[in-house]
Parts: sequence; structure tokens; C-alpha cells
Amino acid sequence: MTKEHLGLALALNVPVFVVVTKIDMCPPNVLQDTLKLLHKILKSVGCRKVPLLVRNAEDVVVSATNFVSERLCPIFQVSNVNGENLDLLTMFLNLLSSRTPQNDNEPAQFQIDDTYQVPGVGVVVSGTCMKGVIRVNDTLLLGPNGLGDFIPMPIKSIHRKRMPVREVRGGQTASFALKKIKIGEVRKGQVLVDPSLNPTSCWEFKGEILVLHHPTTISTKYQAMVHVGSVRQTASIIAMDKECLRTGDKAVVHFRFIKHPEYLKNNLKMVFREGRTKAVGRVLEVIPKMASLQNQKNNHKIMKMVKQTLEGVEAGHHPQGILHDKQVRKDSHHSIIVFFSSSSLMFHQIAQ
Ligand SMILES: Nc1nc2c(ncn2[C@@H]2O[C@H](COP(=O)(O)OP(=O)(O)O)[C@@H](O)[C@H]2O)c(=O)[nH]1
Ligand SMILES: *[C@@H]1O[C@H](CO)[C@@H](O)[C@H](O)[C@H]1NC(C)=O
Repeated sequence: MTKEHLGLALALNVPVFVVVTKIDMCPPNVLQDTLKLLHKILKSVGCRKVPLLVRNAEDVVVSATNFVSERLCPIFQVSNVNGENLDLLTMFLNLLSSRTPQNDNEPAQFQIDDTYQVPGVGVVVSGTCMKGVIRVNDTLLLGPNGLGDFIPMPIKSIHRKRMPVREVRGGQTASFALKKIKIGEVRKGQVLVDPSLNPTSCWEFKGEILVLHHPTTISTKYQAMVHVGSVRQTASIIAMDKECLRTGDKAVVHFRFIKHPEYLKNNLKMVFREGRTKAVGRVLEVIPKMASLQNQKNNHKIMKMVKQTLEGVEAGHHPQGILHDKQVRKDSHHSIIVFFSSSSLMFHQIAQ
């Protein structure tokens, strides 16, 4: 578990520090062995970290000021029972500076991590303000909902660390009480953003991924959990630029969420996982909702066009003329999505 978490943190370039607990009850020789192993792992070629055993306040200052360099890995040894060295750990946490630069002047963006129904208050959402400043009585856009739309939402009140506050800024976590909404209409992964951002949602996106581990091979139709920020939803692979993927492979993969559209941005880091399967990477291209199947269902005109095109292709009228009949019929659902999402390149892909 620890190694797995470490692997993900490293792959996502998240700075790492280690806290060894239970030093009150651990026999010294066992503790020494654990620390030795820890040093070995951190210094290995896969990690390339510089471990630093934190013993005093001076070590804390060195660790905290050099932490963002991402190579230094402070190691704390604490007891949660007798409190030994917890002061060093809290001092370290207090000295850390934010990884995100000041962004007060940017349009507000808030990521929802959790939702609550609070008696006497109503619907409360908690999460992180990523950018900008959000004040009580601001009206932001909440979404995407099941249809992929965003609705205006006034912020009734803001709490930080259980205290009411007037505003929240980039990098801070907070909870908001919302107006005129039912708990079933909010979910983790949604966002509250400034209307000037003109947010759109997507069913599909392309991601560039590196497979850290997979027992066999990943091919199209494979489904796993996609994590991007607080977005967390199962997605299917509907196309990729390789036949199949094995541990260590890199690829551009076209994903489709299975339940509802999400708000994504290019270049966000992503994790794709299922059981022991793990892949990391980034969002390469968000494919706007218009291009995906859900919308085509409501748009008979486009649907007819797609059908005609596919029929034409099946009849061999496509310029490339080598589309595999069977594959089109068996997988016509996907073919339509792929065709419509991204022009000729993808089309060529299903043609293979
Ligand atoms: N003796 C001792 N017990 C601890 C210490 N830290 C946690 N525990 C105990 O270890 C158990 C697991 O702790 P928990 O916080 O659930 O660990 P988790 O599995 O990492 O979430 C609990 O019974 C804690 O009381 C420590 O420093 N010393
Ligand atoms: C928010 O709006 C309400 C109703 O208009 C008002 O009573 C309250 O003072 C406002 N709060 C802030 C912090 O502006």
C-alpha cells in the first residue's frame, strides 16, 4: 500500500514526506530496519529522493524550505500516543508554503469534494477553492448536472475550519451553504465557477497516459476509474493510438465517462485505475459535449448524417474504403461516437 501510494505521488510529481508512527511501541532494531528499508526505497532509481531524518527544529526549517524542490523527502518518527516529535511535524506543516502562486485576480473556481445535508442549514458542499476569491452572496455556476449543464447558485454562507468567514481564496478548503437546491442535485466532482469562465462539460476526453502496472493488456472497451482532481468516475476506453497497452506503455487514449458528463480542463493530471491496474497521465484534449453521443440522441439531424455516413462507409463509399464491415456493425455505437468526436484521424483508427 505504502509503495503504491509512493508510486502514484512520484508519477504525479507530488512532493512526498514520510511519517513513521508508533515509535513508542516499536523495538529499536525493528525501527532501524524500517528506516533502512525506507532509505533504500527513497534513494532507488525509481524514486531519486534525498531522504532527511528530521531530528530537530533546524532540520524542520531545512525540510520545509527545500520541500518544493521535490527531491528532498523529510522523514518524521512520531508517537501519536505519547506525542513524541509531533511538535516537529506540526511545525513542518505550518512552515510549508502553498504550491500554487497567488491567483486572487483570476475568476473563481471551486472543486466539490463532498456534499452534506445539514439540519437547519440545508445543502452544504465542501471542497477546495482552486483559484480566485469567493465571497458570501456571490453567485457562481454549479455543475455539470446530469445533462451537462451549469446552473446559477448563490453562496449563502462560507465556513472554514468550522468558523463562519466572509471569503475564501485560491488554495483554501471551505464549505458553502447553498440556496434553493436538493442534496440529490449536487455531487462530488462538480464545480462552482465564475460565470465569466463560461464552463462546458464533456462526456469524452483524450488523455496521454503511462501504464504503471497492468497484469495483462489493456485494449478498447476496457473500463476503469478515472481520477482528475475531485472528479472520480468510471470511464471506458473507446479508442487509442495503440492496439493494446502493457505495463510501461505510453499512449494517447480516448475516454468516455459512463454515468454523467464532467468538467475537465486540458493538462490536468489524471489517474486511471482498477484493482492493481494503475496508469497516470494528463488530460490532453477535452471533447465538448456537442460531439458526444448523448447530445446526438437529441439531435436527429446529426444522427441521420452519421448514419448515412456510416452506411456509405459500409457500402464501401468511404475514400479509404477499407472499413471492416463486421466491426462497424458490432461496434456501431462506438463507431458513431468516435467518428463524430474527432474527424478523420479517429476515423482512420476504426478503419484499421
Ligand atoms: N502505540 C501507538 N499506537 C498508534 C499510534 N498511531 C496510531 N496508533 C494506533 O494504531 C491503530 C491504527 O491507527 P489508524 O490511525 O487507524 O491507522 P491507519 O490504518 O493508518 O488509518 C489505532 O488503534 C491507533 O490508535 C502510535 O503512534 N502509537
Ligand atoms: C448577503 O445578502 C443578504 C440578503 O441580501 C444580506 O442580508 C447580507 O448582509 C449579505 N451578506 C454579505 C456578507 O454581504
